[in-house]
Amino acid sequence: MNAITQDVAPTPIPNLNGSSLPALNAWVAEVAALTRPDAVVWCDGSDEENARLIALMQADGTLVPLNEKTHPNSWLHRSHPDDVARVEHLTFVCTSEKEDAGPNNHWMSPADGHDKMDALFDGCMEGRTMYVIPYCMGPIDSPLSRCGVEITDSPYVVANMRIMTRIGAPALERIEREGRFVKGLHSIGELDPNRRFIMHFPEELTIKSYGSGYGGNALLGKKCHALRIASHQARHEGWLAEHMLILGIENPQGEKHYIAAAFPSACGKTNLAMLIPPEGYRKDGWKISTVGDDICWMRPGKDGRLYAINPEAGFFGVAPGTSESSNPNALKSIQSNTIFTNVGVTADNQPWWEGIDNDQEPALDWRGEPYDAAKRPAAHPNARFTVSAKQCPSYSPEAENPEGVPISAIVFGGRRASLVPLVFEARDWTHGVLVGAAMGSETTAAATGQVGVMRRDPMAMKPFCGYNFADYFTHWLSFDRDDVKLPKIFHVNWFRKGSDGKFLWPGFGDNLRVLEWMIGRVDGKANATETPIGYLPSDSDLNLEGVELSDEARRVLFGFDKDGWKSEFDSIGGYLEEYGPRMPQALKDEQRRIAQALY
Ligand code: GTP
Ligand code: SPV
Ligand code: MN
Repeated sequence: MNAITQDVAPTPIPNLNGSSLPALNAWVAEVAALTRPDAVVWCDGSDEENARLIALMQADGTLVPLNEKTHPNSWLHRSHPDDVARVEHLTFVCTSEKEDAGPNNHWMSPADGHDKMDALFDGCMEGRTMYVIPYCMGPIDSPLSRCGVEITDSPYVVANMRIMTRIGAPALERIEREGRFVKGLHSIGELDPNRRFIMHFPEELTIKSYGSGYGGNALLGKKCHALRIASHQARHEGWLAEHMLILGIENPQGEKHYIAAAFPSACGKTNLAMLIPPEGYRKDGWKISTVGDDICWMRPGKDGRLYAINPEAGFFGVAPGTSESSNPNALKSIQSNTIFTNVGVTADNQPWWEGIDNDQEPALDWRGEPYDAAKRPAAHPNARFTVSAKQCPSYSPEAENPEGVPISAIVFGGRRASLVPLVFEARDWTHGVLVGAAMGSETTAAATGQVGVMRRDPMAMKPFCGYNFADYFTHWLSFDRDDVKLPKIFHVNWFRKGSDGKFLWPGFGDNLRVLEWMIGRVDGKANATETPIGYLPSDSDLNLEGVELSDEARRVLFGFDKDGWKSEFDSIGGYLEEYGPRMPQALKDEQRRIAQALY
């Protein structure tokens, strides 16, 4: 054994004191006593440690090396075929009072939740190594960042957490200084769907996850901490933890704005965050930079504006559909140092997925079987890539700014085949909160269950809000006060379909035309017409030069279907009622005002 590997070799139990923080050592010892691993490793995040883990996973088949020439230092992971997405029906929020979790969450009492999970964790790491991962969500020196420690028996989780968050010594140092951290305990268990739960204890800043190795279930810094636990903290501390991308947009005059946008899972955040302007715009000098593609933490700054950070350090992006024409920045990002999960491979071992739009063909599908189009797609529809944000050509240096970036506009959006126009603007903050609360979207492969079913997904947080939605909307409304300079709120729909069942809007790069209109509204330069649902542009209010739109597209993308909106608002009213008296009156009043204007 050389000096380097010795440094990171597993330490035999009971050497559990890897930290100067007694509370952390005590928790690690307690978890080790319960799970009984053969060894404990405190992850330092070093290259050597990563190399050792990769070698380990290569040896046991967890990772398959990809073509070293085309995709250096990149790997394929084939997950258990029953473990390919988030499991919302097995995800719980355990608060002392059931009402605090709300109708939007599955609930269990904290005592029952711990009992259930501890029974699963009992002895589950026998024969395995337990990894202790100190991590920081957000720039290490940002006051907006928050830390956690994930304990896991999965080296795949360690390798992904290393890309997705800031792990190791600097995070541990901050945790020891602050004396506080979110506790996340994870085991892949037996990967048995019948022994799988993702359990949150927001009042204890604790997460327990068992039986899944998939991203959102297992990389606890991401949805479990940065959304479910953080949303609970944010409510009590006066900030917002949201399922939003953050992008920078610079016009030819060099004026820069930042936009945060909430779209449900697999509904376009990564794509919008990495947008490449259409050619005419590029020539004119428009620029887009990427701050984040999935999660946004924001709070009012000294000047009253909302300042946002991306708590993540990498992208866990949807692979299918990613191509040189749809998202060249993503494609460039994943040429090296990338972990691909559940994609197909070509005969010469290059990753392949539906919609990659190259001249290659898959040889093996995501389950490692010879590709047969009649049997299953080459890539699982929720196949993902994990890559450091630093590899993205459009990654903004401002993403590392500890102060965050000032937000000029918040955008909500869903996948709506009918009714919802391309874009509209909310009249004011309360109306905007209603627009977010009323968001609907068709379900996608990011979660197990039926795909393409319309459901309410308020602010794209249905699977991620760690407390009662009624209280969450109240919290959102509370930002409407004198000391806060609120951004404008918009709603978009890239997914409107025509009578032929095809998308009417070209989307992707052309979405910049919609962003330009929004910025124009923020700067008081762009036109719109007031309707009961908000301010709508007509097709002449957007720059559509070079875009081919049918008459039908122009009519419905910029149109307002009064009868359709009447029934939508009836449905929204019914939805708000489901939350009973806890639902803020201001939101119910807003719904009623608009409903009345429609009749
Ligand atoms: P999560 O990582 O699951 O939170 O999803 P995301 O919101 O980042 O989704 P992503 O950007 O990866 O989009 C996933 C799907 O939406 C892919 O199938 C894309 O091709 C499709 N998509 C993204 N942008 C557009 C668009 O502007 N128009 C159309 N028609 N499809 C889009
Ligand atoms: C999502 O489902 O919204 C994702 C992927 O971003 S996961 O991290 O699995 O939640
Ligand atoms: Mn997401």
